[in-house]
Amino acid sequence: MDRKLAKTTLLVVGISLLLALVGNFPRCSAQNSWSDDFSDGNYTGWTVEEGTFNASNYILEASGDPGGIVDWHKVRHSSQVAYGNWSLDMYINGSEDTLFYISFIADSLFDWGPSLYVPRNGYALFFDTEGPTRMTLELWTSEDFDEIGIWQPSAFNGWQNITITRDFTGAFTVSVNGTSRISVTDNDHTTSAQFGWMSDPWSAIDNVIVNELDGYNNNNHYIPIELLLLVGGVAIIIVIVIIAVIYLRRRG
Ligand SMILES: [Ca+2]
Ligand SMILES: [Ca+2]
Repeated sequence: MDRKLAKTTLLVVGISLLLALVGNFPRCSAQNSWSDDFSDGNYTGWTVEEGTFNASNYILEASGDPGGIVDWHKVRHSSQVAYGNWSLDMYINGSEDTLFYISFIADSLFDWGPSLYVPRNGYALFFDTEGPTRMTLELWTSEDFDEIGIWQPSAFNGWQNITITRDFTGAFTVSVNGTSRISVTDNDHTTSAQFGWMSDPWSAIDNVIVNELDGYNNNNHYIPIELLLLVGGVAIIIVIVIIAVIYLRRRG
């Protein structure tokens, strides 16, 4: 085998190895991102578990009889995002006693205690204007919950913009109208299948935007981008060294 052929062969092998290495890593994507602004006047894609909903005003309203003492409204949407950004506008009538759950990460949803619609394994943001007004971030297991963050404003009333972020370290930040109110890190739960909303009948949501962070493969296993860059960089350096050695030997 002459040197030129050997060089070409090594080059092809090196590039093939590099491509194989990169190709073997699960593909990064944000394919699970979704949103709904109800601008088409319907709530197609949402599954109603209890209560009456209406989207003809281009928001999703819990529109059942407000006179009922316990008149829960429960609805869910498929959502595989466990790390990313969740944003929505919510309407709470602060002059009424309202319980309002956003189950933004949930393997499934179930009725707990007095028929509260909450995650079975996941995280929920809970708003309460019934007792002391508060917003709490809750970690739910299969049977019970831990309160992992709390903010107690003097009141909730009218439309509020809620954003939640969770980065790859598990750090949650919950902001209300652009101001950070809860910051906490928790990694007890790492998967999701459902997004749920439960409320008393005088509430609404709109502009639901759920964005998945890049860097997860289809099984929700995180591949740090730094590792990808490191492995890719090392592979490129190996190929360059091989080519240089062949070149120098040919010259020598
Ligand atoms: Ca729609
Ligand atoms: Ca809307």
